[in-house]
Amino acid sequence: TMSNQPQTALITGATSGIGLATARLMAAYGVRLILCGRRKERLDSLKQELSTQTEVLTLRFDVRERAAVAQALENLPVGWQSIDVLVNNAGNAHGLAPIQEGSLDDWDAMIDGNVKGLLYVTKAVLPYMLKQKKGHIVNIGSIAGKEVYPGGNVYCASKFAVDALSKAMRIDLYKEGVRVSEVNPGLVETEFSLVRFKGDVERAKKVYEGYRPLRPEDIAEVIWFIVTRPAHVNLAEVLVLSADQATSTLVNRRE
Ligand code: NDP
Ligand code: 8X3
Repeated sequence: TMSNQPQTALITGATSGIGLATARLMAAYGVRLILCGRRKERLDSLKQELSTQTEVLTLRFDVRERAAVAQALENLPVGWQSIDVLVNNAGNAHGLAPIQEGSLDDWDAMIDGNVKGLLYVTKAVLPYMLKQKKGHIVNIGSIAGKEVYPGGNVYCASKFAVDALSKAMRIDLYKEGVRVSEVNPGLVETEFSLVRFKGDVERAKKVYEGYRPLRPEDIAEVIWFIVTRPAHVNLAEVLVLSADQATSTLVNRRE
């Protein structure tokens, strides 16, 4: 193990995609893990899978529910309060409709989950970090938080908010011993499109066809690199793209 290795990490959205890959990678390095999500069966099987490698605490809550977030995180078992790393990863897109056809429920889901949920979790975890004067928050933004694309409207707005909040948190926390980093992936093949297109498997698959999308493991490696830098180094922002992607809308599809 490395000397700069964190001991305990909390990951939201650990039941799928980028969060799941990050949980697996950190477990392999022996990091104690607090893993969060809504799907109980996945949390249970994940705990079983990773418990051979490290200690695992699973917490089931919806990040949109303010009281549930507080209930789950404000009174962690004594042995679990020294959180070194918070990966604010939970989030999704819901729909890809132009603004005039957008669904208010989709808009609520994105703003409440990607923005307010991230804030609720951060607010609940920060006291532990402030107490120990040490911590690292890694927010998962997106290329969608840097560039707006057709139909991206509210999802992009939610990720622009994550970008602003990452910068703001760094300003407010850098004197408190808490590092804040933002990882902004481009296209990563996860359940993201399945959720965006409400379970339409064919439509979701098409998003990743004909080129080499990023794998969730690629992002997990970047997160691991960020949280294992020496204490005086903060990789503030990283944009991670597939070699076949140049911008939100420029993807080199060969088929
Ligand atoms: P997945 O759909 O595979 O994973 C999303 C995770 O977030 C799941 O574990 C899900 O768990 C959790 N989650 C979603 N909503 C909630 C909620 N309301 N409360 C609690 N947990 C929730 O997608 P990704 O892994 O791709 O997405 C992870 C992050 O990466 C998101 O923030 C996304 O915006 C971002 N991102 C993704 C990109 C991509 O191309 N895939 C590119 C750039 C950024 P559960 O359903 O069990 O609650
Ligand atoms: C996910 C990547 O381009 O589909 O944030 O918005 S994109």
